[in-house]
Amino acid sequence: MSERTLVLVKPDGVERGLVGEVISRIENKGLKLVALELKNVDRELAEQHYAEHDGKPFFESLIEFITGGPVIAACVEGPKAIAAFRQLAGGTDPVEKAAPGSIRGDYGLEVQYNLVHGSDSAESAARELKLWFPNL
Ligand code: RTP
Ligand code: MG
Repeated sequence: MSERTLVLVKPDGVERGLVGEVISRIENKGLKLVALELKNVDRELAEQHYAEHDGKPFFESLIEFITGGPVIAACVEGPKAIAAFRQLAGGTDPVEKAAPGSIRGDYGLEVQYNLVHGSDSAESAARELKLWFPNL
């Protein structure tokens, strides 16, 4: 059974020219792009997207970071797409958690600047896709 997930290339990934690299890894894995958009994120979308982190010490800095430059938003589809992209991304902390060979493990150093986002569950994917691609 096919499922859909929301992938973001965060402002650090766009700024560093890693969009093609991320898309290549998605396509090489066998996942399909269903929608793709370059987008400037306003504060309202950022706060809704990261609502689960509201109140945490890094929340304000996370919102500033994600609204600080354009992101690439993609709807990615395939069997086990949610877990498959989380595996491609690697753990949240690029050095402490992400394995070499993953996107964060290969290209990241700091936890905030970890290049990509992927929905973490079927519920998150449904909620986030409605937020980012309301017409899909
Ligand atoms: P994401 O939601 O962006 O895909 O990342 P994730 O599931 O791997 O990690 P999550 O716990 O949801 O954290 C969301 C994003 O917040 C930033 N962060 N900073 N300074 C910190 O301790 C800290 N912890 C998290 C990261 O950009 C992380 O991806
Ligand atoms: Mg998360």
